[in-house]
Amino acid sequence: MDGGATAVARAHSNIALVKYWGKRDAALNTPAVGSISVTLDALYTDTRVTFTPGLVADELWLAGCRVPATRISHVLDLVRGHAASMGLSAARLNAIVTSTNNFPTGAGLASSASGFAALAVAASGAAGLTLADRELSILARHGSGSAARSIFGGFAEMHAGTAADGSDAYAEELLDRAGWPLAVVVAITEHGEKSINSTIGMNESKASSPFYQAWLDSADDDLNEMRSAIRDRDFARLGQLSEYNCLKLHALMLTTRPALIYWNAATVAAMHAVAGLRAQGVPAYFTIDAGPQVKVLCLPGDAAAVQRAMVLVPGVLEARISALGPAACRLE
Ligand code: 2P0
Repeated sequence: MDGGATAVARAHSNIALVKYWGKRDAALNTPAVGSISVTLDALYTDTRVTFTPGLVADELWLAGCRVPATRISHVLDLVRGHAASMGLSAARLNAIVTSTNNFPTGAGLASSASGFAALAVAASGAAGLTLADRELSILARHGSGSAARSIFGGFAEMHAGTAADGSDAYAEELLDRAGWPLAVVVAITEHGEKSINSTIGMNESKASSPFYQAWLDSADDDLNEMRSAIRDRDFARLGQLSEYNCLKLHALMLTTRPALIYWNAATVAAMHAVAGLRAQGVPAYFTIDAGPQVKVLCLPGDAAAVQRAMVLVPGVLEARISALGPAACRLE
């Protein structure tokens, strides 16, 4: 077959320092605000896509179990559309997709970010397409907004964009991981599926929180400040702004009706423990997504001390150290 019918890709998870919450256009899955993230070396998804003659529907296998393929079929349809315009045979074929995470799925560790980034790279590769990073980022965005950032390593910025067709809503690299090697300690406070899906939560925040407009209005200030903290390699500024933006997001979530309460007791205890580390002179700052896990930003030389402090927090089940990760890439 033209270009090869199979491809395997690896993409790493990411954690936003300035966060995405809310959609500009639900059908195109464009974000209402831009975001800035770091890609994580320790958490990744490997995905194999094989366009297969005679297959009646797309199949998705996650860690060996067959699961519904609706969300990935949307991304595969876009790949088939590109393939059709290039006269490639994948345009007419369904695909078998097998995917594994090296971390627990659905526990607030951004499996959709690494998952849809890996899918975008593997599916376009298997179809025989050669897409630029920007096009891969847009393709990944259609699967999950945060996935657009996982195409890139190091520090990435997602642009909200203004175009009606979503063509300017993509991520790009701000700085590679060698440019400022930071560490992230991921403190796990709960295994298992998170309670409220992000897409549903975002729509409820937009519909009901009196803070939603303030969230939109203040996003550019945070993005501008974060860009300059990264440019100046100012860790205290990056950390303080990450905590502030995270708490602003959770204020929005808490004032959504019904309330989106993603924290558990250990989440809050871990936040206090991070402040305790700072009081002892260790520069460390937390950030928390739509789940109960706490990610602690620190300098690589402090990562072991931060990990020790996190596992002592009542309710923290484990703490993993991650360096910043590389861009998504093809393995085969
Ligand atoms: C982020 N989150 O910037 C924010 C912070 C969670 C909190 O992006 O609806 O799974 O699939 O585009 O990407 C989680 O949302 O949402 C997310 P969809 P996604 O990382």
